[in-house]
Amino acid sequence: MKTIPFGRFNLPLHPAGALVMGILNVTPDSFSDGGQHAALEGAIAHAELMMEQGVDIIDIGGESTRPGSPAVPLEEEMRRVMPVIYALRDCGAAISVDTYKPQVMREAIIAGVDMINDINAFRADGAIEAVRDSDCALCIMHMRGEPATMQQQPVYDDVVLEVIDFLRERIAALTAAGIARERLWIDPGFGFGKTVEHNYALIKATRRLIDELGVPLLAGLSRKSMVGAITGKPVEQRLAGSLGGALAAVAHGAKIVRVHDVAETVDALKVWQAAH
Ligand code: 9MG
Repeated sequence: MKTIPFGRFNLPLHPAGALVMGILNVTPDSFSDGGQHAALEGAIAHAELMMEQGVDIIDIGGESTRPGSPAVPLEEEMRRVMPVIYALRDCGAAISVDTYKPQVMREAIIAGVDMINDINAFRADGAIEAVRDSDCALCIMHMRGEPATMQQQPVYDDVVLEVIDFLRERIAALTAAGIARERLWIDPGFGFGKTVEHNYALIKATRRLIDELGVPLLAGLSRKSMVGAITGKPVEQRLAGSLGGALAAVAHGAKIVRVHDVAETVDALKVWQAAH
């Protein structure tokens, strides 16, 4: 089977399939209101469950990126994510850290992570320098604005073209710094400064993004409002809609799907792959 280089790993990938990235949020409300230690134990238990369920990559994040979320200070983000990264780095799954802060990127790389997932596309001062000399994979996501304000009436003339232009410029900035193209992933950033119509225009344009930019694509739409808008379901009832969205993204060529519901996504992809 074909493999994809991914930090310390070469991850096997079925030609019609995709890797499953499980979301591990380490925010105070995620696992415990009982302090730092209980939060760490809860995060590790959830990661172990995802491992049993067949996750390929665990994406560890210490700051909520939901629309309207405030930023978290650097020291607090470090306190949340670094113990979890150290606890999980040898768990057998690839480890990604969801951060836009260069200092967190540097520490995470020293700890051995396999991907830096940056919703800010390595635009912060020092971000490119922080990742340049490592060999971890890099996810470049499109976002219009910032989480606190991004859903306040986003407007585009042509959302697909503007996302492609943005991602092309970021790929150029990273490769001009000497970063190998093989390390890069692109992500249209569903829900990050986009209306429901923008999100569906982008998912339909997945193949075009991949072909025009020549970089594999990660899709994250699990439980998002673009799923709720079509199903009419609240966030806790969006499993089936999220599976539909994940399979649609994979059908269009996405090679990683970022999800909350690992067991169900792994099963859906197994059947999908067997049918190809
Ligand atoms: C952190 N985060 C939340 N949503 C995301 C998405 O759609 N893609 C990526 N890469 N990260 C996300």
